[in-house]
Amino acid sequence: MPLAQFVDPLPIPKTIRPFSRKDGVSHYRVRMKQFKYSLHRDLPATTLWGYNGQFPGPTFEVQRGEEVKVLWESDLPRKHLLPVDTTVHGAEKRFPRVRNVVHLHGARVRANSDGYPESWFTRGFKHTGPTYTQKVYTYPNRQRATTLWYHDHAIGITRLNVYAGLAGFYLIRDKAEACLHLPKGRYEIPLMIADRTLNSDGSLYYPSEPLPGMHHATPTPTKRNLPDPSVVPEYFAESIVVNGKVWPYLNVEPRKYRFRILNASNDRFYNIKLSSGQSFYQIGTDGGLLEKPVKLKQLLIAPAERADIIIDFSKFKGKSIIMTNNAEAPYPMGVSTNLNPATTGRIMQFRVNQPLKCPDKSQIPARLSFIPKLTRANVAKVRQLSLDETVDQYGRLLLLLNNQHWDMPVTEKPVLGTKEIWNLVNTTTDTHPIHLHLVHFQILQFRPFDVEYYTRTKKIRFTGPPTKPDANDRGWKDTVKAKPGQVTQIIARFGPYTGQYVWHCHMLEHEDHDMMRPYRVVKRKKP
Ligand SMILES: [Cu+2]
Repeated sequence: MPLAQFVDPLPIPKTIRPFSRKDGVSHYRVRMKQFKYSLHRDLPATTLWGYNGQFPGPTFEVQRGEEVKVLWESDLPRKHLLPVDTTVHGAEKRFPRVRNVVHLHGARVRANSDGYPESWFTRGFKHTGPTYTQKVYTYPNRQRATTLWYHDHAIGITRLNVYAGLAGFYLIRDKAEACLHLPKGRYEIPLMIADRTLNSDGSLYYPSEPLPGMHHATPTPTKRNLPDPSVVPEYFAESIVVNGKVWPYLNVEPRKYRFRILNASNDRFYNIKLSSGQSFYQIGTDGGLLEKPVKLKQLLIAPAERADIIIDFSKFKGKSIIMTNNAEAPYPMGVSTNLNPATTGRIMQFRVNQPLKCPDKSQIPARLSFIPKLTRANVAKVRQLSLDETVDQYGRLLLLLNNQHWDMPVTEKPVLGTKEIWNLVNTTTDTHPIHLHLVHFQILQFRPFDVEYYTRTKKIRFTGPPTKPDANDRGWKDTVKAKPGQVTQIIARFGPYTGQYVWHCHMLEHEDHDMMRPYRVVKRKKP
């Protein structure tokens, strides 16, 4: 029986306060805990993992330029809540089952505070990973105001740790944005959208092996060859959870609201529309405000992407509006059982049933910010990097970047301060959300190519003209939807720090098995 929809009010995650502010530095302490929480009115409480025992974790709200230090620690049990496959890179039997490290997604931080996947630690820091250096992470916040999010990034089990609940919002604010009179206070609401399957006893369900029909591109491997438990190619769950409640509702006033949407799902894309048929405005992307608002009827958002939108309810007094989703899963090919219009085709409900407390003075300014264009002039390097699909020794789907495994030597070494163009050559049938740590980039273009010819010769033969990114993707990005059969071209300036970071697909089962690579920003060699 699917769960009743729109019976729980939307929770708003609490903002965390620093335990001290000294010399302009704010100090926080966050502990990962196992806890019980009711995700739905009709279900017993679910055992989850959360930062400070909350799902979503507490929201950080910081000012641009305000230095923040966080002591991240774990109080999690030794036994994992979900099935750990010890054949996946970095999760082998010799390592503790429960390991954690925190990545602040979209933050420009030194490598030792970035949450490198092998810098994990366990409860009480009893065991630490090979690249672990410190307990306290430093976030300079010297970057544009935007919506970031923090989540677990431990090697080989990121998909399980995030699914268990380890994710939260981190908002950077600045004066320029404050001057714009966007909806704020109770009218500015973060929405963390994720899919989860819940057993009738309330417990989280996550598959322990690939199931028939789970993926369109590869046959399901025969059972007797499989490790138990086994990583799955992707997992699309049955219920949609927003800010920790299944299909919640929100009572709203007939006025404008700002929603900071985050897709925190392991694999599911959402193509968001409103049942009222009304348009809404996207004002920001991963890297903060766009130059101008973009009027949309629908919004496609991939795992880890953020979209800052404004919805105006002023003409819908007394109405109920459902936020719907019709994105195929996987995107864009789809397996029919993964998307059901009556369940996963719905996200949440808005009820325009509140009296207007005071006149809506908020605005959607015609001009939001200035975004300097990164041009092809003086590009230091152009890289061709493929997204590949193959099978592993057990016959399971295995995804790779440039046909290389995680543990192979570093091949991408951009020089500090230089611009590079990365051509993401997607030979697969899926759109992969590709995320680069440290930098924000711009999307230059997409261009279709002959996949069969490329697979044989490693040479690109274009089959059509290039297309520009959609207007709402022409801002700063840290995650790009790399389309199947296309070369996605992005440009970034690498810095401001040197050191080893990662880039990866943000579909978490892909990232864990094996669609992640290290990259290193290096010092300029002396002439
Ligand atoms: Cu992927």
